[in-house]
Amino acid sequence: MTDLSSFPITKKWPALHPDRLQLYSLPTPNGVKVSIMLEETGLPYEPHLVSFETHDQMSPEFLSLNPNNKIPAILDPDGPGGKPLALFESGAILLYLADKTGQLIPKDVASRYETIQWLMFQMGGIGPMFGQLGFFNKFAGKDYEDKRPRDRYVAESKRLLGVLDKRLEGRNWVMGDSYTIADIAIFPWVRNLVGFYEAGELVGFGDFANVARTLAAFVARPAVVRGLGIPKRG
Ligand SMILES: N[C@@H](CCC(=O)N[C@@H](CS)C(=O)NCC(=O)O)C(=O)O
Repeated sequence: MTDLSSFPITKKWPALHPDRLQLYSLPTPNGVKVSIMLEETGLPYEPHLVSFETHDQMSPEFLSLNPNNKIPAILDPDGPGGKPLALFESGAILLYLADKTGQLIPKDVASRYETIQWLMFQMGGIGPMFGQLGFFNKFAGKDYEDKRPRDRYVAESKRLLGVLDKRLEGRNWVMGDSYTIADIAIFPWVRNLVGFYEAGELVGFGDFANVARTLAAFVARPAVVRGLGIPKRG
């Protein structure tokens, strides 16, 4: 039986199944990337809810695994060399899980890097820009009289959607016929932009038919439907 007791995070979130990969998360656009990936691959895992309401991400136990106080994070009891591996940053986790399972990333080296390129496009572009737009459109920033910050993120989000739309022209998924970790990274954010952030009209989402078509295919996947609700909110 694997012993994870030397990881302080297991004091706050005990591992009932220490042989399974431990997921510390919340169903936000970054969090669901990992639960969707785990559902798609079929890897056994144990989800733990990190509640922002009780500032769990700031607890010493969580910070011992991710000093950057953000979900998602994982602890794999069966990491490289059979030793436990702790990991944070959703992009790094997606890549790790793709390599571990041999799924959802092309084997051909050039296609592999092309997939990583689009993964980074999400991590460095779509995530931060859509996130700021959410702040200025839906949350505290919506009351600011000066609309220039909001408009800056609207313009940048539109530009990014345009790049994505062009990429999806004549392709089912970002990498063509293969559904990959690039899609798993990107589409939870697109869904959130037009859903929870209520910014669809603001960014002229109707102009991006390829993105809308791919988003519909993404949310129809059974593993995506399941992953969007994991970990279950208390
Ligand atoms: N670059 C990080 C971003 C993670 C992130 O921003 N997580 C948010 C939720 S979507 C979070 O944990 N926020 C809590 C906080 O900032 O205290 C990743 O992709 O894993």
